Amino acid sequence: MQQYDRNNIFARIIRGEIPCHKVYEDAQTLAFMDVMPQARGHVLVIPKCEAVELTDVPQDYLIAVFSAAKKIIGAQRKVLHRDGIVQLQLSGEQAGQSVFHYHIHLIPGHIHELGKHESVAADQAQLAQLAAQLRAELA
Ligand code: DGP
Repeated sequence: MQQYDRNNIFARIIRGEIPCHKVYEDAQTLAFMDVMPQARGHVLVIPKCEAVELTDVPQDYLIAVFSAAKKIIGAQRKVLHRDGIVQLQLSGEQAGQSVFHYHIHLIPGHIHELGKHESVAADQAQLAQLAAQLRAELA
């Protein structure tokens, strides 16, 4: 398996070195808009710990990530008016993982309707607007 790289893009987002369209944050997790969404409202949830993939994540952080995901899914359903939310996680390069900091994808829509993984960059203004709507719903 991949070694954890402290300079991976999500570690840098956690440290505030790179901007993101934040949706939710608590002591153990951060959630933000995916810049290459597979559907409108695609959110990533990450733990604030050094973990490449699922098997590296300590139990308390896993609970925190899934607790955050539950809240965000509720907000996505209201903002995007979609009941179906695909929850996706790629473990390892051979599965297609490209950012080696554990993250769960929360993607509104049907599995057969999703766009290609990591293919089209979204409009930043639209991402900012969606993040604001989701934050408002979570407040
Ligand atoms: P995965 O293949 O599961 O490791 O997915 C990585 C996801 O991260 C992919 O959907 C695109 C997204 N992504 C890549 N770089 C950035 C970034 O700098 N910011 C944000 N918000 N998302 C990113």
